[in-house]
Amino acid sequence: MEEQKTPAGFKSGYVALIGAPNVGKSTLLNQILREKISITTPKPQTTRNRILGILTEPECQMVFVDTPGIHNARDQFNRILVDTALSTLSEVDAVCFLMDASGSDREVNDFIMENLKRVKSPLILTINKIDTIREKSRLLPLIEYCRSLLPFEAIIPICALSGDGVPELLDEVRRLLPEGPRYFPEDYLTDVPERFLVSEIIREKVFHLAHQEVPYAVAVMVEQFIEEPGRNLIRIEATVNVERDSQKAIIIGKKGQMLKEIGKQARRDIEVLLGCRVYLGLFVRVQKNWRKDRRALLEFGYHPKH
Ligand SMILES: Nc1nc2c(ncn2[C@@H]2O[C@H](COP(=O)(O)OP(=O)(O)OP(=O)(O)O)[C@@H](O)[C@H]2O)c(=O)[nH]1
Ligand SMILES: [Mg+2]
Repeated sequence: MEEQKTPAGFKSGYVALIGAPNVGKSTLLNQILREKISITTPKPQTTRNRILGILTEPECQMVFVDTPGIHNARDQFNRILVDTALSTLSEVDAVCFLMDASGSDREVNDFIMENLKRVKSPLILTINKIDTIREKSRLLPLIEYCRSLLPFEAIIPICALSGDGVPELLDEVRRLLPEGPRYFPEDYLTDVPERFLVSEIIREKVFHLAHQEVPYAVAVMVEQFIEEPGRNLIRIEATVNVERDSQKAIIIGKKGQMLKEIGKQARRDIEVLLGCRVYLGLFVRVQKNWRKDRRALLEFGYHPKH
């Protein structure tokens, strides 16, 4: 029904944000929407799911798909993440391939470009973190190299953190998208439920506060989400799942300090997201080696292919 209201000449489509871990895909999604939809951290392999960010304009609807960073996955769990990202390529109307301006991740980028050769939709090369490069001319060899491998429709240097270059990137996306319907109502920013966004905010705080292997062993599940409209309050209870007792001890911290800090920082962001007061109860549970356990993977929303 929504679709019938779109004016003649309306353009729309899905645009994949693809790239190595940590290149700034989620930062770019948030910058495009000017809202925090996808979590970002200085650590690689932060994003684990496909996350839609919808930008609706009078004559165009762009549906950006944030994806997990592509890397040389050595175990089943990481293969799920990489498959999630790669499978997006065949389902979109344009691909925005992000690369770090430093030219790092050469091997992974070659692997991604190999996969992009099969893609029929238009490709945009987006070179991010240009704020870290003093002499822009140093980007030229990188650009030439990529151009020699793939027929990019456009090559756009950006800084996802500040937004530099993002309007130019959006101009290209608008130009390249086909005519099509409005897939989502105009006030939709994403298709993921609030419960998921809440669990992601908690996971982000774990990434910021815990180190080494611990954040990677964490899966967060929101167990209760109860609105008390009369009191302008939402009561949330969530479980932080880890793989081992030693990780549980780290997440709880001395005298519970770590868990308290995770809860404090997460609650602050969740209140901004939901626009009301939040009570946040966090529990830590050991789900032994959940990343290797098919049933647990499914329970936490990760879908192994085999
Ligand atoms: N200097 C600089 N840092 C940036 C820029 N864009 C992103 N970052 C930083 O790079 C780090 C990774 O950003 P993310 O957006 O989480 O990267 P990602 O590509 O989504 O990473 P994965 O989800 O792990 O694949 C964060 O610390 C960001 O603040 C940029 O334009 N300039
Ligand atoms: Mg990400």
